[in-house]
Amino acid sequence: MTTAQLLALDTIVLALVAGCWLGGGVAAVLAGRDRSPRTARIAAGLVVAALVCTALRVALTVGLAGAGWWFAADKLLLALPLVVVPGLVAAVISLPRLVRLAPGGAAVAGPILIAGYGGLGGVAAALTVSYPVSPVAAGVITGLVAGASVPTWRMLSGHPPSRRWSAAGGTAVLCFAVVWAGGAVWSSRLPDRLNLSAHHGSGAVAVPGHSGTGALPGRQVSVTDLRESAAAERPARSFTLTARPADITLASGRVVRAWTFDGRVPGPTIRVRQGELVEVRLRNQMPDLAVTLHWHGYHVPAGDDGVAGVTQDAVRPGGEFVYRFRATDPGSYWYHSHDMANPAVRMGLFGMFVVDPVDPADTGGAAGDKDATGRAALSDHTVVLHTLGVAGTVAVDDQVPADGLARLRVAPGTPVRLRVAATDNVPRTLGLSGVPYRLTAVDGRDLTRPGRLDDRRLRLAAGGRYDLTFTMPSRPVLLSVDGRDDLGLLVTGGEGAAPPPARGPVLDITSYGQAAPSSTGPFDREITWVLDRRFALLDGVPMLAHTVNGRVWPDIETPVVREGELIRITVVNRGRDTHPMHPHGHHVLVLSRDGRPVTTGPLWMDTFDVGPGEVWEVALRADNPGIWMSHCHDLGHASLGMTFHLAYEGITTPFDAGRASGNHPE
Ligand SMILES: [Cu+2]
Repeated sequence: MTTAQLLALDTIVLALVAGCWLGGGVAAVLAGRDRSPRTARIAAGLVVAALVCTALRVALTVGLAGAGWWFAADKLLLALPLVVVPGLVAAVISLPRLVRLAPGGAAVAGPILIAGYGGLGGVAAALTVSYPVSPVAAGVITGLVAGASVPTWRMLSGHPPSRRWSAAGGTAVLCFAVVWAGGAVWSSRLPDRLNLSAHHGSGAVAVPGHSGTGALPGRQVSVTDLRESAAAERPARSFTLTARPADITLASGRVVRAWTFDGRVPGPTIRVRQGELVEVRLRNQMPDLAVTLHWHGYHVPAGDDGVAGVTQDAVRPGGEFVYRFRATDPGSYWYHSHDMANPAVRMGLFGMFVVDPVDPADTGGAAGDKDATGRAALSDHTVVLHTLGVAGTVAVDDQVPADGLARLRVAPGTPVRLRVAATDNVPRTLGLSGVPYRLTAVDGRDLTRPGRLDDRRLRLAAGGRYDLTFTMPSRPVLLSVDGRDDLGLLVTGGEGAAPPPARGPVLDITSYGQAAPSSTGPFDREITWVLDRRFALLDGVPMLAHTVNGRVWPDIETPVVREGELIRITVVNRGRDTHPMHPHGHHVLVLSRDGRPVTTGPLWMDTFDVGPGEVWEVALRADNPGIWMSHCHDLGHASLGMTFHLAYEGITTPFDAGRASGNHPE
C-alpha cells in the first residue's frame, strides 16, 4: 500500500473507531437500564467492532510510521492513547460482563463511552493537529476528553454532579472557550505592517561541524541594493509591459474578459539571448488592481523578484516599475504578477520568458533557415496551457489562444522544440503522439542525454515547464492535454490525419535519462517542510487551511541560511492535495522521492509536485542572497496559508506586507 492509501484508509477507520465506541457506549447504557439481553448483545457486538477498528488504526499507524515519523506522530502521541487506554479497560472489564448479560453500572458502560470520547478526540486531532504536534492543541483535546469523561462517569455511578457544580463548571468552560477563541482570532489577524526582515525563528537546523555555528555577520543589506545598477550599462533589450483589462477573443470566436499585459493573454513573450542585459518596464493601467512582475524560475537578483511587500511595493494603478537583470541562464521561464497572485494569474497577468543560449547548438539549431553546419533550422515554440473563463486554452508563441486545437505548420525533417508551460493551479498531463520524442529540459534546465519516448505521457506541475524535442515527421504530430483529442497542439507538415492522443504510461521524471554524478553534501543545514490541510485561523478567519509545519502564512517559521551554504530540504505531504512547491530565486536538485534516489541526471526543478503521502529530498545551494518567497504554486493553496519564505542572514527589506501596506505577496 502507498502512504497516500494508508492515509486515506486511516481517515475512514478513524470515523469508524469513534462511531463504534460511542454506539457501543450508548447501547451499554441502555442495556444496563433496560436489562435487555438483546441490547447487551448489540453493545457487545459494537465493542468487538470498535476493538477491531482500533487495532486496525494501530496497524495503519505503524505502517505510516514506516513511511516516516511525520505521518504517525500525531496518532502515536495523541489520538491513539486517547482511545487505546480506555478501550483496553473496556475489553478487559466491560466486554466480559456484556457477554455474560450483566451490563449494569459505570464499570461497564463508562470505559466504552470514554473510549468513544477518545475516538472523537482522534477526529478532532485529525482536523486540527499536524506535524509537529502542537502541545497546545494536544492539551486542549486531551482536556476536552477528560472534561467530558469525569461527569459521564459520575452520572453512570449514580452520583451526578450537583446543579451548582454543573452550572459553575459549564460557565467556566464557556468563559474559557470564548476568551481563548477570541484571543486566538485576534492574534491570528495580520498586523497592519508586517516586515519580513524580522525573521521569526529559524526552521533551518544547522548541521554540527558545518557553518551556521559561527558569529553572525554584522552587515545588513537591503533587497533594494541587490539589483543591477541602472547606470552601469545600457540594456541590450528593453521591453514595456502594460497591465490593463481587455476582452480576449479566443480562436473559436468566444470572448473572455481578462486582465492582460498589452491586451494579450498570455502577455507578449519576452525572448532574449544569453548574456544580454534585459530591462522590462511595467506600467499599470488596471483601474483598481496593483501588479508586479515575478520571473518564475529565473534567478534574478532579489530586488527584481517582484514579490509585493517583500522585494518591492506593488505597482498601483498609474504607476510603473523597471526590472533590470542579466539573462545568464538559457531556458524556458515565465513571468506573472505576484500581488494577489491567485486571481491575477488566473485572469491572465502572465507570459513566457525565454533565454536562448549564446551557442545555438545548445538547443539543437539556430534561428534562421540553416545554421553554419547546414543543419535544418530549429523550429522553437512556446506553448502555454491556461484556463480562461471556463475554457481550456493552448497558446502557441504570440498567437491568439486556441480553446481547442492550436495549429502549427513545420516542414518535415525540421528539428522542433516545444516549450510547454502549465500556468493554471492544477497539473496537466501531456501526451505527444505521432513521433518519438525526448523530454529535453525540465523547468528551464537541460537533462543529460534524455532517452527516447514513444507514446509516453508526462505530468507537468502547475507552474512547471517541459521542453519537448523531436524531428518533424511527414505525418502530423499531436500534443494532447489531459488525454483530450480536442485540446492541444496539432503540428502538421505533410499529409495525413491527426494521430490519437498518446495513451502510454506516465513517465516518472525521477528515473529518466542518464544519472549524472551530482555533488550532494556535506550539507550545512537541514530544512523540513511538512505540508498538510488542517483547520487553522488565517487572518482571523477559521478555515480548512493549507499548512506548513502546522502553521499558515505569516506564522510559518522562516529558515535563515548563509550565502554559500548547501541545504537539504525534506518536503513531506501529509494531506490529500498535490502541492507544486516553488522556492523563488533558486532551482533545487532533486535527490530522492520516497527514499528512492533520483536517477535522472541532473534533475533541477523550480516547481516540483509533491503528491499526497510523498516525501521529496532536494538540495538547494544558497547562492542568491535575498528574502525569497517559497510557496505552493497552486496559488489557491498559497492564498489559503501555504506561503512562507527563505531568508539569507543579514538581508533586510524596507517593504511591508500586512493589512495597511497595500501589498499582498500571497
Ligand atoms: Cu498546494
